[in-house]
Amino acid sequence: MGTSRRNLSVAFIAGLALSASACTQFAANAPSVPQTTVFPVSDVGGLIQGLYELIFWMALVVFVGVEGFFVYAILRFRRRAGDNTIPAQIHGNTRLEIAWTIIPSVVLLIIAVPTIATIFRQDAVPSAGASGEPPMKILVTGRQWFWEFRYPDLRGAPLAVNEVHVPVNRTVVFELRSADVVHSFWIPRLGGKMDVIPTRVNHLWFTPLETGEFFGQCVEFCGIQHANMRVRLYVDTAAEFQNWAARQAADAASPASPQAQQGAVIFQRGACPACHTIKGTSAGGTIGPDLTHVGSRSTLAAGMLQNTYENLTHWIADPQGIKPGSKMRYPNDLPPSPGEAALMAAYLQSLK
Ligand code: HEC
Ligand SMILES: [Cu+2]
Repeated sequence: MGTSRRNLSVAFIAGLALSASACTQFAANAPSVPQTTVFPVSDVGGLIQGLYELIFWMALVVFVGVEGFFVYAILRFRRRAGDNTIPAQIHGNTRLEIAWTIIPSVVLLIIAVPTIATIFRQDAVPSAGASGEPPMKILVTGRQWFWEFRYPDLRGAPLAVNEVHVPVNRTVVFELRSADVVHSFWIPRLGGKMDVIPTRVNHLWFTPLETGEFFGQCVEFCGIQHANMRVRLYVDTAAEFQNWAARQAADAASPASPQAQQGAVIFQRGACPACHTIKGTSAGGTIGPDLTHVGSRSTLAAGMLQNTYENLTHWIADPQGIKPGSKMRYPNDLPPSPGEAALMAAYLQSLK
């Protein structure tokens, strides 16, 4: 009895220490847990975190209270050695029953009022942003299995794929559409999570409050490559954003190196233009992502690969090997030769 009780308390204390250290680790390492909601970097993210904290602290009070009574009852009313009497059998206690109906109702009310208020606030797309200027509109299209972003109000209507840029402290409104099945758009540290539904336009908005690179992904099962439908949000300074947007709005650069020039010829001659657009060339396909500035992205295939020359070559030679089921298929499943793939990779890398 003595040792088993001692073992139990040692285990309990060890458990406490472990969870405390896990908590401090977590708190110190926000960037190493990039898809967390508890380190919000936007106004809407902050609202959601506020709710979470309210519920967390209330739950803690309830937990400590209930467990406290529980432990007290176990110790105080436990059966003593040699005591074989049956305890008093009690049925019903009106005061107690009223109390344990009213207290949870009050608890639920305290949770419900701010929760509903937050839902309405989040649902109302603002007509003026944090700084007074109108929010920036971004049209988002979810597709199997990548994201497209258009900026209809900016000069040249720039377009981005899988890596969306926004300026810090400017409210953005995402208009979410699907080109095929149901997806869901979520960048946890910025807050919100919104289904992307065919035939419907949904809205999601927030004001990013910190610069940086933030991760997100599709969060509604949308087919075999659902897990590889990632998105990156870059919150830039206003000047960086202007630069980026101006570059994305421009036509593709003409290939400079001899390899890139050869690659461009092979690209135009092959199956690629049927699915891909490169602005400033005759390639105008819309099944796959726009490649006008593919060289400026940090990743390929919705976050699966770093955008390096080797990975790009590999992707062009074997998209189905890397992302099985991807909508990038070659006629008769005949890929370009490794040499052709490498030349096209040189060309595409030059499209910054
Ligand atoms: C049948 C349509 C189709 C054809 C033909 C096609 N692609 Fe694609 N391509 C796609 C689709 C769809 C994707 C998106 C794949 C994904 O991430 O799920 C894609 C993705 C890419 C990407 C990655 C872009 C990014 O930002 O992630 C590159 C690069 C690319 N294709 C190059 C080529 C080249 C070069 C050719 C010709 C040799 C080609 N594609 C032919 C449909 C096609
Ligand atoms: Cu999806």
